[in-house]
Amino acid sequence: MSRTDFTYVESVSPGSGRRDPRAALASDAAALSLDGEWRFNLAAGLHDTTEGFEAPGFDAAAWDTLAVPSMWQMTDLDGAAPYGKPQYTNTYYPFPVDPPRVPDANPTGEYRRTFTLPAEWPATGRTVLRFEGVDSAFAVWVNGTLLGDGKGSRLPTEFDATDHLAAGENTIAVRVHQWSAASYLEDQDMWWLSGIFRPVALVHRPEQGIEDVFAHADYDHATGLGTLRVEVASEIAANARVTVPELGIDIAAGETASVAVEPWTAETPRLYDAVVATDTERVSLRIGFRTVKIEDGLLKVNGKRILLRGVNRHEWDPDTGRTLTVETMRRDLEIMKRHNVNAVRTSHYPPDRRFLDLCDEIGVWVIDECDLETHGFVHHEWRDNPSDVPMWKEAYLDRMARMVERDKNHASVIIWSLGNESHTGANLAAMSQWAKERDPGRPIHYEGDWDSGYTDMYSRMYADHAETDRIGLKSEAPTNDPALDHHRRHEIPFVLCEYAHAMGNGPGGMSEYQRLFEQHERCQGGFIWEWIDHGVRLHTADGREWFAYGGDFDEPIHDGNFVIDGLIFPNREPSPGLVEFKKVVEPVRITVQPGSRAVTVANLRDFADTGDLKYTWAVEDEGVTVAEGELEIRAVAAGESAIVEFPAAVAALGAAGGERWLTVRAVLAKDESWADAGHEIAWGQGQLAAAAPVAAGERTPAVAEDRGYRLGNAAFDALGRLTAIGGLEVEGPRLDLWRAPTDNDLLGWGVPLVNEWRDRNAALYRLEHKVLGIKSTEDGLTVATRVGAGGAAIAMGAVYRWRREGGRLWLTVEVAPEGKWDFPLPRLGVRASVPKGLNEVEWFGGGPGEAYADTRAAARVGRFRSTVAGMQTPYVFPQENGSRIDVRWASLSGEGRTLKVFGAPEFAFTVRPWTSEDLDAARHPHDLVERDRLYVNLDAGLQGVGSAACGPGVLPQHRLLPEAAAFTLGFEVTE
Ligand code: IPT
Repeated sequence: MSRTDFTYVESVSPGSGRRDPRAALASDAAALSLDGEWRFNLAAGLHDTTEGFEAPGFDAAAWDTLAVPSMWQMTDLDGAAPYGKPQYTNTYYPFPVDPPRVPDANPTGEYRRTFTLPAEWPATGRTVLRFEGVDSAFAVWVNGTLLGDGKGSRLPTEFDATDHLAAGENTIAVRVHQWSAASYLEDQDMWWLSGIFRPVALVHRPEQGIEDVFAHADYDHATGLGTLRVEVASEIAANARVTVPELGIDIAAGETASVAVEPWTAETPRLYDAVVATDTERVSLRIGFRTVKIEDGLLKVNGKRILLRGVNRHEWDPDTGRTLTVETMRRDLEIMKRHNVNAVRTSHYPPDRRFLDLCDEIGVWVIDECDLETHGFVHHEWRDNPSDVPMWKEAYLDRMARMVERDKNHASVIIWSLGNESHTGANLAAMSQWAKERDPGRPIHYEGDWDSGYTDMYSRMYADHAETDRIGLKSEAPTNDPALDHHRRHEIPFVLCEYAHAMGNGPGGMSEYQRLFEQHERCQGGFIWEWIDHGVRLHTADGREWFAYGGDFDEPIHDGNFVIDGLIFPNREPSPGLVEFKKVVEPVRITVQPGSRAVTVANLRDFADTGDLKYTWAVEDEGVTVAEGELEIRAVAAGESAIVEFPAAVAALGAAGGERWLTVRAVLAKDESWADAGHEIAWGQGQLAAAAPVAAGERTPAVAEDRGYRLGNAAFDALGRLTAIGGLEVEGPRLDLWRAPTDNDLLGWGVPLVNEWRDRNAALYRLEHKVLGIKSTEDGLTVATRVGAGGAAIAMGAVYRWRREGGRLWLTVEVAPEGKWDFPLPRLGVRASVPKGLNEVEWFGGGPGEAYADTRAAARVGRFRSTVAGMQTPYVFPQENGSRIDVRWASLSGEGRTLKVFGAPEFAFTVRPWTSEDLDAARHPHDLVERDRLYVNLDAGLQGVGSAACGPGVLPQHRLLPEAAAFTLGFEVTE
């Protein structure tokens, strides 16, 4: 190949000049990192590349510099964005589909640097140049000589550089193309970004060293024995020794040792340090003994069915794209473990190898997924889909081999996944077959094999609850290929490799899924879509941070905020969805039973007992702690429960001063690698005493006044609208049915709900209020209204009954739908505005975070404090948020005044410095401008959230159906 031969770019070949794939090993052989600043030039396409840039004598002094590793489009996005901008598409290829050709406009990065081979660099052996990740295709030169080319963005590539290196200074040059034939295999739902984005190094390969290691470390749960056999690829493999000092193992490569061990599980990530050595090289391994099997139709580890409480993790950093530091990787795992996540699917490519080291150490189950997705072909009825076109077979097998070889020694990796959304075909089947032969110790996952002919688990995405239930009962629809039905139905387990799409507010319905996973043995859990919002951090001109999504870089084709669908925000702050997930999947279930005065602790783990936990209890009267202590509960084995009596101190308490709750919490007894002692794992609550009923009192008559009405200290205008309570300006409250649509309202499988809400027949976002009559009596003030939109056929009758009783202002709203309301309401409640100074918020009810009908597991009853700012959930795409549920009372205070609202018995509320309409109109949080009032929604009900953005909508029991209803609220103003 001559210098200007670019045929590799559009070749389906995975590369040339590369070394065979092998494990990522921690070796004591010499290594030289080539990370750091490189010279960089961005060419517009192959036609625009720099002739001779690879020559040692080429003068690149005028070129820019760019950090390796990094992604070039992530450079200075707040400023000049010198190397183009990110582009987001979900499934569509952003270029004309004509495999394997790619556009002439093919941004091509030319990288160069020099390095000095250290004087002590060994003179014998080989020297290998290792790239851990280059997106998407590249060619490499050392001292002007071409070593080869490679593809497979999230896979390692090694070249032998030995014969081209010189003592002293050397030059390395790399040409990286954004688009290549391989782009057709890398159509994952994420930003298109390019560059040398993972580390680069020179690594020495000593003569008679250890080329590769495959450690087979099994665990026999019946005997407690671990069996270790380490295959070593070396010129002198037979001389290689394997030692595990802690276990007294000292064997030759290929030999087997069986000794009693503590097994590795995600709950008990026990690792043993091992060394594989020849005379010339020592490789350190961390061995975890565990056996993975599909048995009795179940996925078992160490003989036990496991339950996957998983997330799909893309690699993402809002500043650097898919280039992550080890600290960020560790942070992800810490956040996961702190939220009871126990499994990761590495959607949709193998992660940075260091992430898997951390998974072994910290303990999560991993489905390691190959870097493969051809989703865009779905828009062409899968015509020419590479998965079934023979010319692509080598590339498919190459990708699988590079993943399996690199990651085969990780205890955490229990399943190989062929890739994602690549339909089906012979090349996928070939990948599976190859992997099973190479590594019989791990089952194969691939969702696109619907009949499960070449996979070991039945995997689905977004199957709704009803279908998941049928699958659990083994009564699902048969396979297309009748011969496979028995296999799929009876011989393999079921997982939801994606479910509960965490886009924006939500996902709703996780509790109901979890119940199915616990109820049906066959349903072994799943992986939430997805871990993190892929927002790109930018700043407004006045320095406010915001996160960009598709379209924010003026991409001609994009999929908007569909890339903002994670359980954590781009800055890695947990979203309410993650807090909900933590509660839904908690590995210990605490039930407080006031009737029998007992606390039950059920250990839902698969292996570990609860010896790592301790328990605290607290009794609160109206959210104020009146007694607390520690609760002794013996260690409970996995799958077992313990029952203890209420602490004696609880029985000894006097009469309750208000609604009384007992809360029991399980917390870590000592520090773990991922959280400190005291970190809460699970909690349960029981109500010990109800609130005293509100005593009925004298009613104050309403009086008509000049231009309005008066009821005690409450003033109303001529249309019967409240204007003030005790001198505090309160506008409204009046009926409100609208919410700023959530992503799940806006998108939606089937008909998006918002279509019905915005339909002219309903137009809930522009309701008008017509007063039909006002009556002021001895009992109070009654205002009858009809609420409907211009042009709409349907309306809601709303009657407001105001009374003043026992020193409090009370409002009962009676609603009655008129006409055909055949869709659920966004909300049912009233909206009021109050002075902006009332910035301090306190409530007794569900909290501390937001909760909706189907995302309410994490809301516990208590007394919480926040500010108006603190009540907003900063969704990257603005939408309904922040509602607190089951609220008995809430107060807004400031400037020496307090407005307190009472439920009868409960309500939900939001408070914002902007309206729902403002929220609806905003595209980014910085579009929201504070008004000079606060807007308070007091709701009798809210439609659930669901996950219809990609998956099922709101379950029937969480829908807010329009029907005649009445709800009551109390108001009090104090100075
Ligand atoms: C599914 C994809 O596998 C995943 O990458 C992501 O795009 C997700 O959808 C939506 O966010 S595929 C879809 C057809 C269900």
